[in-house]
Amino acid sequence: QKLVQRQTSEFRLIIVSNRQPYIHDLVDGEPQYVVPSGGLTAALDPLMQACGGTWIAYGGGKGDKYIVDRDSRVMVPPDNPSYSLRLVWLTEEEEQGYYYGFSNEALWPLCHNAYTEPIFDLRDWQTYQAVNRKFADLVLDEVGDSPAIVLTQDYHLALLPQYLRQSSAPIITGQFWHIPWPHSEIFRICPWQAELMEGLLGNNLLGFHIGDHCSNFMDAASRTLPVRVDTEYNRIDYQGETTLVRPFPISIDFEDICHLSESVEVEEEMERIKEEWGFSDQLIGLGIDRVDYTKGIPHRFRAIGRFFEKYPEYMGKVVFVQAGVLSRSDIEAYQLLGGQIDRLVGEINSRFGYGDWQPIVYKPDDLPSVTLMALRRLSRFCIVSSLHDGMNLVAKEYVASRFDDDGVLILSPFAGAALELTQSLIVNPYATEEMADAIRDAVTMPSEERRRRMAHMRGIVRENNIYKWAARLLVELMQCARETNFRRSL
Ligand code: GDG
Repeated sequence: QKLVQRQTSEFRLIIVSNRQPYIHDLVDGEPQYVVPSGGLTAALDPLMQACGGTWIAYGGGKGDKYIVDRDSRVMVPPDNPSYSLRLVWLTEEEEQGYYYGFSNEALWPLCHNAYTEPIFDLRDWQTYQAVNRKFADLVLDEVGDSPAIVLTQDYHLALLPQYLRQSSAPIITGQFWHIPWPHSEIFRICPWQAELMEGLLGNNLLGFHIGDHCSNFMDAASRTLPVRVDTEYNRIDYQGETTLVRPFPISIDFEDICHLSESVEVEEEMERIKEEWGFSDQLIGLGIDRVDYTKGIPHRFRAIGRFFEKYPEYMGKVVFVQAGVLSRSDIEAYQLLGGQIDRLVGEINSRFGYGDWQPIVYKPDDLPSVTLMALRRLSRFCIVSSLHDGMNLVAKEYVASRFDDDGVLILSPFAGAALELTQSLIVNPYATEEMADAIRDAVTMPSEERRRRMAHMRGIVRENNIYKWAARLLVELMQCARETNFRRSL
């Protein structure tokens, strides 16, 4: 944390993302704040609280227009104002084309190997371009004449860096891509591959979670544009400018989660859940996900069904709790997924359930963080079965919350987290039989082995925490600034 603060004391930091860290609702005519769920804000809010600066994001809540009209900026978080928030206001049509359309119906499926076909719609693409320009205008307004480092987040803003570079503003730009980068064979199906690539090569530094995504990107760049790629130093030269491409495995605020998991509030919530949800001495399995087709939720349920079929002695003794916050529900693929999940839960519960016992308890609600924490603590195992995932913070949050060194993590090899959490049970979510056996292994694993594995993973997440991620990213950006003589103008 100190290293992050030291780095950011030397320059002005501006973060740009689609999602804002504090959404404003309107209650009795006054804006009120809600913290959205999602990996990106969970990762970056602690960083901004530690080092200050400005966060520019899309205003998507009912109270946001009010904020945009009334104040050009607000200080957040409300109970400990530490950095300022400026909002880009979008029309419904812009939100539809840029967010639901190009970002989430084209880029999201394009970048994840989950066999959902991307939809490339020209109008969505044009809106995506226009909205990226709108973001660029607000960033340039914020920068003014004083040099700044602009750190852009994610796939909603792939064109922004190029628009910033086209201005003469004193900016060093970095971007972190929170999702995988696909193999070049897949990327080339995008009709606007060259424009996207040019947009991203407007960055001085481009970060992905893991080395494979960096390699895929460099390979795609060399197949798309007349670039020079140096694979030894992971750099791309294009039109006289250089982009460094680096892996930065994202993480969580380990100490903060650890601290919350030990609180009396969580202990009380554990008691309440056991009583009200009727869990007596059953072993609890847990899934926590944004309901998304990349997270392999149906695959996990099929494995749970197979587990009870193969090992019926566990009927009535194991219960699987799935918390699932709904997201992107305006998109057809997500509506289909919702229906598929409901059907599967119904089928499995009616096939195996009896009396008061149901094998799967599905909570498609945005559960409070204290409830999620209590569930993590109560569980014997947690399943993360992503079909493809940049990192997956759920896995790291599970590890951080188990200060008792107990609990087994069943983890997909297709999540970036699998490279670090090697003491989890790593299982291919498409392999139903192996997944069912991994569940059996998790419920029968001796306590000593559970503790050895969990203690090892906790050591890794404690060390590679969100502050280390941020510090590495910022150190690298400072290096870019030095190389371009940027700091002389500070
Ligand atoms: C993207 C990348 C990358 C989940 N369900 C509920 C809930 N959550 C919270 C989790 C966690 C966050 O949402 C999800 O983070 P993930 O990392 O799993 O996934 P994405 O949202 O897809 O994030 C991902 C991440 O960016 C960071 O770079 O790791 O690969 O896809 O914090 O705890 N929160 C609540 N209720 C839920 O039901 N309240």
